[in-house]
Amino acid sequence: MSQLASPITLTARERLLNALLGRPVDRVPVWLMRQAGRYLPEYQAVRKNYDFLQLCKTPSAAAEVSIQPIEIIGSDAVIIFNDIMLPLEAAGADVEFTEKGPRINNPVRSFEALSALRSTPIREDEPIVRTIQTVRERVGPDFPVLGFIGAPWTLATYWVEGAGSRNFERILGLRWSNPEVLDALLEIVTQVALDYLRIQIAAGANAVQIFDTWGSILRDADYERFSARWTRRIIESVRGMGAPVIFYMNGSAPYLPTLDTLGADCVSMDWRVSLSAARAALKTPASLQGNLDPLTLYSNPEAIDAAVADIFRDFPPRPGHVFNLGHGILQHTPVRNAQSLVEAVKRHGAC
Ligand code: 1CP
Repeated sequence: MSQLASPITLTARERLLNALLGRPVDRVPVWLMRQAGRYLPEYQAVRKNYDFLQLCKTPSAAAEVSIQPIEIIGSDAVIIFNDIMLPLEAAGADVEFTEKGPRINNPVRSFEALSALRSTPIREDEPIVRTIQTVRERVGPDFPVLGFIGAPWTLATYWVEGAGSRNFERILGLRWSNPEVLDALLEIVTQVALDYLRIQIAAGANAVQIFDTWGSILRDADYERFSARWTRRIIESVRGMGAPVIFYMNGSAPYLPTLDTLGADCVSMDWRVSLSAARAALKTPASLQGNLDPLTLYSNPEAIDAAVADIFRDFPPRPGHVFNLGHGILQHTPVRNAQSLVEAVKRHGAC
């Protein structure tokens, strides 16, 4: 912004943290949700040696794929390679990954199922701790490292459905037939998610993101009870630990008044609503993240440049914006286009 005419020199870590907290930056930083993943041949090359869960639990390999997007597409932050399902294992979930995504072989739909669970506490030496330390050794102290968890509601969705779902009949049915089971399950998943977040921050994550991917299947009137209050509890518990919290929900536009009450430092928007409209609807968070349609990356560098310029026309570069996609990068994204996006943000995002 013009009042920052005097040049400021920031490390990548300061740039991201300042942006998240609405403090002065030289340019808008950029990273991409799911930036470590199947669109990268280098990821595929590592992945073929491990099944997915094993890859998450092997710190040297997980650290390597976490860092790939920094080297290959020039992203301004590392997000630790892991998955939102991992902490559910400690709570007693039998988690498996198939071609179609996660599966939980002991779905919870009753108090009987809940009482059959065998749980162990999240350990201080979970593999993710070593992964974060290894990433830190490789990127140094001046590069930002992001940790993450799934929001309790999104975790409960997988656990009740047993897998991804089209209509979410089981969990939305349970909401009416036996909501107390949901309350009890949410209590359990909130605890493991919080513990999993704490060990990531203690290991050196500079900021953390909470993914409420399935929050928008709830009626607005139910969002407080089944999602917001649990997420708020997590955010309150990590406040003061020195890691800003980013909150992401797909389809969040109708829920913005509730999201305003979560206490997140940054709200990450999908592509359905402009950042200026989101800014106008929210009072509290210091910053916004998002909101490029991931399918933009199925086009070409010129179209991507124009789409980035469009976002900055609507929401001019300023402290308080972290550029990102509106949801995870898609598997068939050409690597060249992901690189073009990062270059375009660096070109257009000077503050
Ligand atoms: O075959 C493979 O290699 C597995 C594909 C894959 C990857 C690369 C899965 C299975 N998970 C991941 C990593 C992952 N998952 C990260 C890594 C860090 C990054 O680069 O961003 C993150 C942040 C996640 C988070 C995650 N997992 C979410 C929330 C984010 C979102 O996209 O909404 C969700 C919903 C999951 C569940 C999951 N795990 C994997 C898949 C394919 C899915 C989604 C399945 C579904 O749509 O229901």
